[in-house]
Amino acid sequence: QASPPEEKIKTLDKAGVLHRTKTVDKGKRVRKKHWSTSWTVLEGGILTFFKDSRTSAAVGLRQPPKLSTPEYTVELKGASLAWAPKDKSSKKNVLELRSQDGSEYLIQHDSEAIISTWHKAIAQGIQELSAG
Ligand code: I3S
Repeated sequence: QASPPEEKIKTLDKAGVLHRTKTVDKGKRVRKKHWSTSWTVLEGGILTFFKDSRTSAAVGLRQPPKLSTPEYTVELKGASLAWAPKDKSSKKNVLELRSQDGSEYLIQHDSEAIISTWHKAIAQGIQELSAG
């Protein structure tokens, strides 16, 4: 059914604390993998990872850290998402997100339930933006 795109995207909005690391920056492999815990927001087809901060983990789902600025923003249009192969990380529940500009991110949470909701929300966001 043809509902306005903004209406579809709005229903996918999601925010929470995730572990993430950038592995490829616009086609160039990042030399040193550095995991950060960060407040993450999915809104309007854009996934935003906020800067690493101590408050980021502490505030949890209650509210985003107020003075934090975005570190990475990933446009979901043209992106792809998959469970990361074992050689990408020894951690469990790792997702690999590839953006259209050739960057790659690993996204992880110890809780399978939590990572699954992110998987679903990001995958649906990608699908809806590509379908339009
Ligand atoms: O792909 P790598 O090099 O095994 O990634 C690990 C490193 O980034 C490591 O940092 P140090 O080299 O400073 O110890 C991290 O602590 C690990 O978490 C990384 O591996 P995992 O498998 O956790 O993504």
